[in-house]
Amino acid sequence: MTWTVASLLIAFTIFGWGAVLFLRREHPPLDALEIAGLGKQWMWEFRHPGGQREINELHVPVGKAVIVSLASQDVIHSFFVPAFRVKQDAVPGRTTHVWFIASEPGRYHLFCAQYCGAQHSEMGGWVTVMPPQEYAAWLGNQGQGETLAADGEKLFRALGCSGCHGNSSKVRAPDLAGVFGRPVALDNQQTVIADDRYLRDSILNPKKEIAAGYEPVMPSFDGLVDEQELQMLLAYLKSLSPRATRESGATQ
Ligand code: HEC
Ligand SMILES: [Cu+2]
Repeated sequence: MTWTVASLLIAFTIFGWGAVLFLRREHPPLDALEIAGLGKQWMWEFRHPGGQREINELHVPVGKAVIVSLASQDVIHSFFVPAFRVKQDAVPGRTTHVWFIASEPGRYHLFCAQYCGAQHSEMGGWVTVMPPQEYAAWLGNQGQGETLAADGEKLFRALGCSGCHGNSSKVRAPDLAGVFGRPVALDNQQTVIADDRYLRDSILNPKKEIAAGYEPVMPSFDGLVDEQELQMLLAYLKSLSPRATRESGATQ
C-alpha cells in the first residue's frame, strides 16, 4: 500500500509539473511580439509586424515574449533554436506557433530540424537577440516598408474581398472587424472560435464552415494566394481586432 501510494504521488507530482509547462506553452503572453515566419526550400523568411523582412536572420528584443507564427510554402520544415529549447514544425496548409523569451543578448543558431530535401542541411541561420533600444534602432534602419497588415489590406482590395465584405457591398457577407478571437455560430449549429485555423480555412476552403445566416457564396482562394499572401491577409484581419485575446489563436 505504502509503495503504491508513494509512487502514485511521485508520478502525479511529476505529471503536474510537466503539464503546467505544456499549458504555459499554449498561452503566450498577450503583449507578445508576433513575427510571421515562412519556411521554404531552403530558407527561413521572417516578417516583423512593421513589415521589415529578413532571410535566415531573425532579430528580436531581449526579455520580451516573441511569437513566431509559422507556415510552409512546400514541405514540412521545423523551426529549431537549440539555445532557446524550442522546436516547432512548419506544416503546409496550417499556421503553427512557437514562442519564447530570449533572456540574454547574443547570436544563436537557427536550424531547420525536419529533413526537407537536397539542401536541408544548409537551411538555417541566426537569431540575434538585442537590447530593446538597439532592436528599435535596427527596425528603424531596415527601410520604410509597408506593415504586414497594410500589405494585407491592399490584397484584401486587390483580391476583391472588400467587394463582398466592405460596407457598401451588395452581397450579404459578415463584417470582419473584430472577427479574430470571436466565437462564430455556424449553420450546422456549432460554434467555433475564429482563430488562425478558422480564418485560414475561411479563405482557402470557405464551404467547410459556413457562418450562420449567410449564403455559401464565398469563392475559394486556394491557389490564388500563396502562404506569404495568406500571412498578410491574416495579419490584416487580426489588426481589425486589436484587443482580441491571442490565446485562442495561438493554439492553432
Ligand atoms: C462573393 C463574395 C465574397 C468574397 C469575394 C469574399 N468573401 Fe469572405 N465571405 C463571404 C460570405 C457570404 C461569407 C459568410 C459565409 C461563409 O462563412 O462562407 C464569408 C465569410 C468569410 C469569413 C468568415 C467570417 C465569419 O464571421 O465567420 C472570412 C474570414 C472571410 N470571408 C474572409 C474573406 C477574404 C480574406 C476574402 C478575400 C480573399 C473574402 N472573404 C472574399 C463572401 C465573400
Ligand atoms: Cu527545411
